[in-house]
Amino acid sequence: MSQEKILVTAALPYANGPIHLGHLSGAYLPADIYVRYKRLKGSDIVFICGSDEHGVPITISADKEGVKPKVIIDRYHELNKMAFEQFGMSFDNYSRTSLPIHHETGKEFFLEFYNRGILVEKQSQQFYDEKAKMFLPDRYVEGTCPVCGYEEARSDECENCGSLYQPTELKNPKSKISGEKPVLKETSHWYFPLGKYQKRLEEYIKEMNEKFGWKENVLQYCRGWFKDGLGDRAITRDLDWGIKVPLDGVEGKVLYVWFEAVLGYISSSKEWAQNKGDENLWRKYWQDPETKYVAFIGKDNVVFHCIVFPAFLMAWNDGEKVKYCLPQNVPANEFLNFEGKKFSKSRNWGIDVIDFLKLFPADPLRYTLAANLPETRDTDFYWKEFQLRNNSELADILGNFINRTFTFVHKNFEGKVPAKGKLEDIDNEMIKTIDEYPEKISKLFESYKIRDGVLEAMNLARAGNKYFNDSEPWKTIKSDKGKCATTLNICLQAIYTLAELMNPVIPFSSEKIFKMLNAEKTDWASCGKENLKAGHQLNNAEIIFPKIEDEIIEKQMENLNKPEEKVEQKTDETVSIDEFLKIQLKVAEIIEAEKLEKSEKLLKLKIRLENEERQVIAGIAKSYKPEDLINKKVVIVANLKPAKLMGFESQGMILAAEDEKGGLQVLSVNNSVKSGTRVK
Ligand code: B3M
Ligand code: ZN
Repeated sequence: MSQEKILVTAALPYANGPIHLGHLSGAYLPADIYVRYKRLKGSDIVFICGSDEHGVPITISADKEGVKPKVIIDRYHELNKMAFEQFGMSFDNYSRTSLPIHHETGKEFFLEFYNRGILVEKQSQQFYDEKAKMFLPDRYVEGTCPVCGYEEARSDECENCGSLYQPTELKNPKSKISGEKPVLKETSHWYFPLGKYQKRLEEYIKEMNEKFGWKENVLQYCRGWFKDGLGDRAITRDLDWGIKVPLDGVEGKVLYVWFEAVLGYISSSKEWAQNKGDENLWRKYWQDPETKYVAFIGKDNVVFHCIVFPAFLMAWNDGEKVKYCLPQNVPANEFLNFEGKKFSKSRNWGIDVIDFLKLFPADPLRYTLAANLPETRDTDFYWKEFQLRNNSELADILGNFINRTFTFVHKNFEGKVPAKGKLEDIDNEMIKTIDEYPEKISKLFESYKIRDGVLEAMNLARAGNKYFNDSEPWKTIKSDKGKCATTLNICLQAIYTLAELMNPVIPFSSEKIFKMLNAEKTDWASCGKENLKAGHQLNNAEIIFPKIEDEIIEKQMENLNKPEEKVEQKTDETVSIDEFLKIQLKVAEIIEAEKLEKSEKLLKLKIRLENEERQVIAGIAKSYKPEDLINKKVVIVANLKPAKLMGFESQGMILAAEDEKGGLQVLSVNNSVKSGTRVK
């Protein structure tokens, strides 16, 4: 079989803050495990990443600190690069989008589209701050939500009620820069006609899915976008910070960050090639139709990687120049939450990678995150689970198996691999088991079931312990030394295989195990075979996975609770009966229920309140089938301000409680209670 040529990219994190554990689970760890695995398979692979250094969030941070954006990006580029290194990310290149090589690439794409007449120029009204003399990007304007009246709403979306609207609909708009009321001023921008590519994009995704099996969550997101229909997308902005629009006479405009950030994969590859001393080397991957291109991202980036970026590449490829490959797969993950809640910098909820690695080595974190990757749904990081995965799995299963085997061999066989003797059923079975694992795990990794692959690898260590126990070498050493030697030989072969299979997940520990074995990695296919010869001298054993004590975990949990408690004190005030009665809780009967196409969580309900019918959007789709809700009498907040959710108005809120498994149980009352009855 010819060598597989693979290009892997991982989303370029904004150099606007430190990366946290959620980022690792979303895109980086799965990408790294996949790449390390493919390297062991002998693929010709290049792994690309870098900092995304443009965009409004960065200029906002800079304004807040009163510094230039460069100060922010330099700080976080270095910090994140270091965090990734310590975490063991094995990027071949980690670039930055502020580099000239990237600016050139961005301009090249823009001009190619511009010159070929692909772009559409359009006038629009945009907020302008007359005092600061600048156009205001959406996030620089706040005001009163036109739907719920929330006073700190963003210009195009309300954090309070979730409504989306046009910036021009915002009431009492205020510039975040000067505090003044901005005026609407005419501006012009260039748009990429995404709609024209919709049909081809749908076909492309269909084909890739048929050939390479895309993840269901990713397909779902794409279907949602297609269903809404793709339109023109502005690819320029009125801003100072970014890649200047490369047209004569155009001032104060830059390329929209999402237009150029995805091209950062290409420019990072160019930089990698330059560093390798062959500046065309990147073409070997990007411009060869045989390349397997896999883009790892988190779910919030799906539209940009499955729709926008492929459309750019299609547009480019329609021209005369050498063509680029499109992603063959985009195995996006859902999100990781932290102890049951979203990561939040302002509430100090969560932990940054760099801080985590000051406390613990990378491998236990890699293993814990890998064992719980949000591949099909959101998952959580829990400190207790981290401790448990380390102590009960890495230490007690894998570490223990290695340790007992090494101790025994050093004590009884002078630290040399004992020779196998006559094989009994139990030995043959274990040899077969070891041999099956590389293929088993391979299948899972190939289909991006990284989590299952990792958990499966630990099963080999479990099998090793069982084999050790059942073979009772501590008895056979006295009764039948040949049999004992066979047992230990097979255990050592298993450890060798484990060191290799676990290498993509816990690379630092894997290195240590290989060192203890006094051996080198081999290729994936043969790692399940006999790799250690009889008589081979082993090195001394060391403890690879020290246990994590309760105190250190408890301390982390306490730290976490401190700022939370403060927040709670505020909200934990008692209320008077009058205040409570302001909230009208009422019994309502559900008369219709249907799923909202684009959402996994939301149901659209029609409810009856006495003589009145209302529409309510409820986040209970994961716990209830629509048909199971019909005629149910539930409790709602009847005087909640109406809000729009995913474009649908919701006139009330259904009360529900979360059960142990995270499922929701709606509060319901017996059918004898009339709808409209007040709950007090
Ligand atoms: N920087 C968003 C993010 O970090 C964005 C990704 C760019 S990938 C080309 O989630
Ligand atoms: Zn609102």
